[in-house]
Amino acid sequence: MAGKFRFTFGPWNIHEGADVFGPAVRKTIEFEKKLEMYKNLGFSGVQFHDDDAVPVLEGKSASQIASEARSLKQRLDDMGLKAEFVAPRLWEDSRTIDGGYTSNDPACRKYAIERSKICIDITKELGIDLVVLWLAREGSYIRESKDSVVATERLVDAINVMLGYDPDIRICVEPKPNEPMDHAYIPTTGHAIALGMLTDDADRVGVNIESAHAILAGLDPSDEMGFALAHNKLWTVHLNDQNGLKFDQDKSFGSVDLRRAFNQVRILDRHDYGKNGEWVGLDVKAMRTQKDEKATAHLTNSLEMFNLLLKASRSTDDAKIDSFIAERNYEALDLYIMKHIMGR
Ligand code: 3MF
Ligand code: MG
Repeated sequence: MAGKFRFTFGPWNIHEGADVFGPAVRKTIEFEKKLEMYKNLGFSGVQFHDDDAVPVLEGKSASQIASEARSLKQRLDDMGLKAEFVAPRLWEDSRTIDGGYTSNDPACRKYAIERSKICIDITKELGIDLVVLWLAREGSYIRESKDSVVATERLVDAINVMLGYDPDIRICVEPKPNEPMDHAYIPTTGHAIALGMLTDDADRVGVNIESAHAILAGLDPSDEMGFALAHNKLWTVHLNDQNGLKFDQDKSFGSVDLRRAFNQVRILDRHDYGKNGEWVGLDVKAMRTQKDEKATAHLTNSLEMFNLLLKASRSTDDAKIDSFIAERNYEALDLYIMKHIMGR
């Protein structure tokens, strides 16, 4: 067990610190400057929203978009970086107020599909095949506003259109139970995999599991990952941490619950996550209090914690663990793991 892990994050993970109650507290770092930072921070992969890759999509022709995406690909190549995935940003445009694929307005649903096709075009130009769907507004604030059967069918239809649009593309659904919606239609890994099974080509639909999203659903992220791994559906992850059931915090990996983080690293490592080229994504946010010059510490801290926990997981005394399990002595196992994580 000495698999190597490769790490990614998205440009949105270096940010100005604005929250719903206050404005930015740090200076904006230009996209190109962010790209230049990746390697020094220990990351070689970049995750994109469609409009991170090609800014201001509105009003640009397909050939203009393709040429801008190609020039980004060239810059990534020059810097020794690889794109990991592209995700359509379907939650900021006024046409996605009531959702994209599940909007009650057919014109808005059409917009969501067209935008997703543009996202696929950009993905292909970047030389990759992975699209991530965080279904931000595909849900409801009140049950009566949408029919959940129809909504599910619309999600399936939308994914089918995407799968049909490009025969090579793979789609990872990123489940999240709430925020911005009261209730999202695809809240958990199980929902995401089951949704894929309703599509025309289930083999091309997988999941992106985010630690915080699983915790918000009251679930253990490592068990969610295990379920997806058993289905061969874990094609990317968004590791971070979350302090209980509140707003989506995107805290540094391991900063709330070391043991929970340990178990995520352990399940990934023990099942050779990465053997098919999967990346370890860190979807983490800096604290709002962080000063400009240290605004990337959350990324390096998360990476360091992953590597320390990997070392911890690879150095457990497995004969001892097996004997505790054989004796059904889980109290002893519990203490052993806690002390091991503490280096005792
Ligand atoms: C929201 C998220 C998103 C997704 C991103 C890529 C902005 O809670 O986690 O981050 O990860 O859109 O899929
Ligand atoms: Mg995420």
